[in-house]
Amino acid sequence: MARISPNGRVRRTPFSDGVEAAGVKGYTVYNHMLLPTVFESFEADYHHLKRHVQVWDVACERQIQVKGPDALRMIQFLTPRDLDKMTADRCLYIPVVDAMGGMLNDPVLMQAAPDTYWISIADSDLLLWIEGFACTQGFDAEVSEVDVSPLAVQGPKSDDLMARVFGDGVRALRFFSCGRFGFEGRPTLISRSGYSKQGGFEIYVEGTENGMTLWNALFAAGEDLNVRAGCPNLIERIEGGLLSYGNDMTRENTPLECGLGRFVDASQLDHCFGGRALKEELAEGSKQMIRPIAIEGDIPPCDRVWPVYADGKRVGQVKSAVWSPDHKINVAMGMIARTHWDTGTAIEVETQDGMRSATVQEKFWR
Ligand code: THG
Repeated sequence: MARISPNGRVRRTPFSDGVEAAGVKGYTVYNHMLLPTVFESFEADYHHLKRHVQVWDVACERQIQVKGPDALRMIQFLTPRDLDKMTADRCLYIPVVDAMGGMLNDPVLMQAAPDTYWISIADSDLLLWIEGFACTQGFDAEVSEVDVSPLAVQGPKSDDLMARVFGDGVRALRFFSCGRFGFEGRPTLISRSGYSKQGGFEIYVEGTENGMTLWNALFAAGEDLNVRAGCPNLIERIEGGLLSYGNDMTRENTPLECGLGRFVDASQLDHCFGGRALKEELAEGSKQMIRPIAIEGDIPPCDRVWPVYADGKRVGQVKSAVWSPDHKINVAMGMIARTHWDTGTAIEVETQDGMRSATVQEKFWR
């Protein structure tokens, strides 16, 4: 594929200089910002991620700050997840839903300071929706995209690398908890989270000018850990069943269809956006659901919708699929009709190179 021509609509990140020096080979655009997709190759990056530790430029996970006395009360309207559990040391994965119950985004929510929340968004212009809601409903809350850029440290040796730079305290963080740890005299928000199943952290770097200092410190501290620049890995994230907004689900889908039912709390459905639609879906059962799928044979890159058939009838679609070197099968996820979503169901997936036999799996691979 040709390269991305730089221009003002595709933003660089505070870490782009480091990413380029590390030899990035591919980018995508996410929230109007560069997101690396490959350094050596999908497979080499994948094996390294599962064995060592990587530093990822995920600055494109932009932070929408909602600040003010009404901040949390306002955010509660945006999601069917009950935010009563929100505390300063917890991250919450929240489906954000429109009035019809359609997914607008699937961000991570954190409290950055008293009455100050950061919504760490996936790839959609959620800022516009939240600002529109805040200013028309008269909430006492300011909404803005702040100069905060997540840097992820992922892989089995993440704890060791992070402890060297931020101190042993980071080891005590539990999955999806967060806290502030010092770096060069600045208390920096760190969570145990990230877009892989290999374990790791995300560091919320405040101020573009501080990006490369931290990037360089992590590489200097991790030389003997075989630290490398990396990025969310297509193979690993499909194995792990991590959803990609805009690929596996869009505004056409509800959180229940996305398998995010555990983040839909009945107690919220009388006042959040989309609550009525979600109540109806809960009562009637979902018509389709995201399912893990194993595809046989050789497959081309999944760069378009692959229709799914059974008995000659359309029963769903696949938007993410790739060969898994560890599991020796093509791992995929797709939206599959209720009639065909049971584990073991035989289906056919239509790739641009032809039909392939496939089977609905019980669970993702990891
Ligand atoms: N970290 C942060 N912000 C993000 C992402 C992230 N914003 C964009 C994008 N990723 C949002 N999407 C996801 C998708 C999955 C997860 C997090 C964000 C995730 N899911 C876990 C899982 O599915 O196993 C656990 C969720 C839970 O149980 O609470 O981690 O990666 N900061």
